[in-house]
Amino acid sequence: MNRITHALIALALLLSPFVSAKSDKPNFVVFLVDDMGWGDVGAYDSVYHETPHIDQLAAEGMKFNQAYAACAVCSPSRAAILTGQYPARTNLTDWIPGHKSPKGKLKVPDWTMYMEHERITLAEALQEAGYRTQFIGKWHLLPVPYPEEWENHYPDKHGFDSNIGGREWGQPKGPGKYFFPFGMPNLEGKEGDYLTDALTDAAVDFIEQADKDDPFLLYFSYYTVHGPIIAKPDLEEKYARKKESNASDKTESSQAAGYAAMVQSLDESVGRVVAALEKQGIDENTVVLFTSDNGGVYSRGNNGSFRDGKATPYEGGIREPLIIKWPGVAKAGSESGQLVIHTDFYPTFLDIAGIPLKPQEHRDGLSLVPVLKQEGDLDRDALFWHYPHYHKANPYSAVRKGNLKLIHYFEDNSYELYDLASDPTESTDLASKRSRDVRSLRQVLQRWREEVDAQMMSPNPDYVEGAPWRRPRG
Ligand SMILES: [Ca+2]
Repeated sequence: MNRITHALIALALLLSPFVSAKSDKPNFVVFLVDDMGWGDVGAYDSVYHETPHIDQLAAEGMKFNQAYAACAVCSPSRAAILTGQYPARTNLTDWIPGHKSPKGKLKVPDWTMYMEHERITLAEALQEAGYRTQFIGKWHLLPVPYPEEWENHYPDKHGFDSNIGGREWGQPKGPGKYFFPFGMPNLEGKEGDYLTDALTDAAVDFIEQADKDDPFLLYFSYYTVHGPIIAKPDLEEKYARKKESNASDKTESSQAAGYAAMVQSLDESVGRVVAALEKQGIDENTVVLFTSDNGGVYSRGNNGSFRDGKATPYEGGIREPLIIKWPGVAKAGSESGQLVIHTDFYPTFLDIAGIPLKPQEHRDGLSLVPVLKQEGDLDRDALFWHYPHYHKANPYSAVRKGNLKLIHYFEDNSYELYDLASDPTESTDLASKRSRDVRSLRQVLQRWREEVDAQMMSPNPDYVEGAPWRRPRG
């Protein structure tokens, strides 16, 4: 070796903390559940559901008590996690393909049903930094069937090396729905196999085969606990028995036992994935995040004491369970009351991995690293939602600033104001009593809509008074 080579080696050693080997970066496992409510797991209040493995994640990580979905329905939240941008900014504002409302009072804007390729997704950012990226489960970021002239927007075109099970559909595709045959890409099975278990087999295989030199992102996007409610019979029987001995409002629902059984299958899946990490000896170098895309369906999901559920602007529609386990850094069993939202995951992961942030991409997210390290609060003024669509509620925007939440309903240009500190169940509308707060939050909301160039609704020339806004199914 000559002197120059020696010098180069010395320089490389000196710089090594800054150009660290790829294997120094932690792995990421994302458990993204579908339609799970704030209170659906034991760690967040459920007494009927049994979720020991998810509860264990909470005991080993940080549990967030004021975490929000970027939208109260599926697709916009999914895109917001991957882009770090509000649905209103990307115009991907409804579940795909969305309800048609040809006779509604307001015309739904021409919104976007896929993620634009020019955006760099979280998966692409990690891929660029040497990560192996695996997508498993529900994608739901393209309509079915999608127009021929559109490009492919499947997971493998948005930063994932490999895709198991993800296409346009928003719920299990196969004729057996949650049972084989699954009819999904790259997912094998046999008679009697349960979808959640089959996807878990794929996740475990991925972990067992992972090259220890390359860090990975395992993005496990469950179809469960979205309907249809189809559970493993033995588990459903177990919860049917438990229901009789432990009746509560929600357990009176005819679907309660099946739903609880689906939650248990989810929990077992989380347990198997975590066990696979431990078996490979990589659990201490793996950050695990558990959350859901939107609130529980009101009639069956457990949204705690929060008002209403999926698709609505009330807390039941948007407040989410969120657990982040960052071994050795986030204090085991800690809790945070910081206001956080789906768009935060993107900068958080880059920050944890020591990858330079991409502020032009994750424009609406903040790194949660200071919170996870318990070193400081987030520098965040407000959170926003924008839903120019008809669903369970009339079209709306909403803003949360401090403890106040303002909801703007577009049809009649009305406002509701709630103080979530004194009234977490949103039982008392304060709009008529606190007009100053309404005025000030209206301005904050209006400014934000302008900043993100939110698509607004317009009067519908085909409006038929009294006609159902939603086109009947079939
Ligand atoms: Ca959903």
